[in-house]
Amino acid sequence: MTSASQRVFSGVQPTGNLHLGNYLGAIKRFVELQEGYDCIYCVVDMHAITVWQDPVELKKSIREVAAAFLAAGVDGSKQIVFNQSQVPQHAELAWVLNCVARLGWLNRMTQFKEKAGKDRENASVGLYAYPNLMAADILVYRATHVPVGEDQKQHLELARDIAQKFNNDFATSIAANGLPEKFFPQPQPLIAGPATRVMSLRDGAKKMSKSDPSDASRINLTDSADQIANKIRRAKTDPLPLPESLDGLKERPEADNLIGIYAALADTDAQGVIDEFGGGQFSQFKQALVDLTVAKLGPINAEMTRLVADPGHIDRVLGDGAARAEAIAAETMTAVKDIVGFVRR
Ligand code: AQP
Repeated sequence: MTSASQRVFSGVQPTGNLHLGNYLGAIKRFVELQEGYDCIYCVVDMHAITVWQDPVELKKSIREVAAAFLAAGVDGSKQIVFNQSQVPQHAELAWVLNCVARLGWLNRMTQFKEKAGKDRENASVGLYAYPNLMAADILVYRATHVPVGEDQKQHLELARDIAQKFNNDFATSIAANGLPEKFFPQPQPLIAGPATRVMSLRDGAKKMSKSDPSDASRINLTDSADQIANKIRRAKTDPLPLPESLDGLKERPEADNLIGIYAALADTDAQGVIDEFGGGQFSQFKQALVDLTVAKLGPINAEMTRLVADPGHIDRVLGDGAARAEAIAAETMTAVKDIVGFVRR
């Protein structure tokens, strides 16, 4: 089996409106991690269809997310960049894991409850089983590290439980097939930095999200400098000046959020931002935040625009990545079939 001693896997859904939360919580980390790990970055289109997607828009969004990875600095020739549906082993392993995970475990998933809302009976079966597919995405590469935002922590814990249960349930068969005792490693979440949960610009209690009906709630990676400036200037704050210590951020979610965003974009921490702006007025801080955000996102936006204008190139990157991903995934699935007791060709 190929070694999975230090392998990173992560994914982003092509559901439109990629935003600053996706960038700071995930994509920026993807770029940083390429230095120390072999990385597999996936556009998780099979997750996207757990809620209705317009097929024409979906194709566009898949290429847009791939373009965002590349524009942010992921090296598609060294790392693996692809879309999930091109590698059939994700779905194959997900089925096996559907039979390992317990209903009680899935019933505890808060994201399903939030996304299904009151109309639970009408949610797709795919939305409910989403965490099992996410576990398969990670485990099919026997990945060891998974950079995600805070909102994905519970799903990661579930993936770890599934890996452990699979290893326990099939321990005898794993040994009989001469495979490592811990066939599936326990994937470690990498949730670090000052912006693991970027909040809405309109409501400091709500996560910045693609599906928020208010466009003013988020900064999209495709926003122009003017749009970024308007959204930040209109971002909700409280009437007090910026606090002079970290303690002063308690009970001030909007201030905490803007300071976290600034810290993440400037590669510092909240203390560093308070050292610079503490005691000052929001109007002044917001202008600095506009300048920083435009300086950081502007080049990514321009490169995304250049890349999406050449879909042939993006499709080649995705196709090449899928072939490399499949070589790893097929090896895992061959072993899984032997472990489970399926007869193979
Ligand atoms: N607000 C956020 N702050 C920090 N990280 C975030 N992520 C998402 N929102 C934030 C991280 O981005 C990665 C990709 O997320 P996703 O597209 O797979 O799905 P999601 O978490 O459901 O993202 P959204 O934007 O909130 O989409 P909708 O509105 O469709 O639910 C993940 O690593 C996620 O943690």
